[in-house]
Amino acid sequence: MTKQFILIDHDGGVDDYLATMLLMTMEHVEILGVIVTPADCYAKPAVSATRKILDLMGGSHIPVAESMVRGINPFPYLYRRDSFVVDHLPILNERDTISTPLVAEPGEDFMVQVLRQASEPVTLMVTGPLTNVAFALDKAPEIEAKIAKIVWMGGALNVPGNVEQNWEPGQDGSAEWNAYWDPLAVARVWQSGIEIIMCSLDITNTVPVTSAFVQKIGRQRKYPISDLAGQCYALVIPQDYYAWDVLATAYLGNPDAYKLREWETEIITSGVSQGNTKVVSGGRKIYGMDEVDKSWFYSYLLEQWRR
Ligand SMILES: [Ca+2]
Repeated sequence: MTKQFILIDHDGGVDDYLATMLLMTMEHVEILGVIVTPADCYAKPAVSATRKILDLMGGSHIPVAESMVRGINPFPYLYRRDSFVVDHLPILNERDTISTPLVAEPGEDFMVQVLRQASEPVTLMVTGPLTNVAFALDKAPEIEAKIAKIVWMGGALNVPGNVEQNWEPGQDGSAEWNAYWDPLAVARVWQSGIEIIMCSLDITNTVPVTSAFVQKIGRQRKYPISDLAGQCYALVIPQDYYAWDVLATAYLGNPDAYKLREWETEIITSGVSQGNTKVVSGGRKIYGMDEVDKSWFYSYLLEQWRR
């Protein structure tokens, strides 16, 4: 595969670390930086955990930046506090210093800077809200030409969302959390001409993280990355958990394992459906990941993390 330049923008949830770990194993990928958005996490532990993971995987040359953007609808704190747990996992704390550099400027400015300096177009791998991208497009519209495409875990096209009534009373349940955190940012990115490949709940619903799969990872725990992946998944096994961000990221490893389908969509930015990525004839064209070769997907994770 030809070399691809990637900028990661993740939001510090458990599967964001796993997605980062997966991307780090791809040989045809050059990661220009990692931006942490304070959405499905608390920023400090999420940035710290990210830097420690890069240290562990030989990525200590990759800069990490903390985004200062804020969403309109915060994630529940019960989700966010997992970032503290991951940051304290023993395998990430064998050393008392961190080598991976923390960028001095805010993540949203760092995104602008990386894109401005890029010698060729960069793929944005976004596994959280689109707030940094929207900010960057507003601040420096010319960087649009430097974005090859956006691969985004977010949205729900023809299935219900995951913003549930018991967390967010008054909402109609149509929105997916990354879109709901900042619907205006999604709408801003939709105004651009950038190619968008969405890994929405439609497809992530088909890749549950099962007990059997976590146990398979456990059986290869002599490999440090499998050990870490197994610890992360064990943390979330009591919930209904899916390989949301990991499925989105695996696309970069083997696009041929996925079938894409074009949809016309619009973004609802206010009211009880805010964050809904609605299929509407005549709307903004995007590609949705429609199907994936599931047996390939799970084997790929086991293989890539066997290190
Ligand atoms: Ca995420």
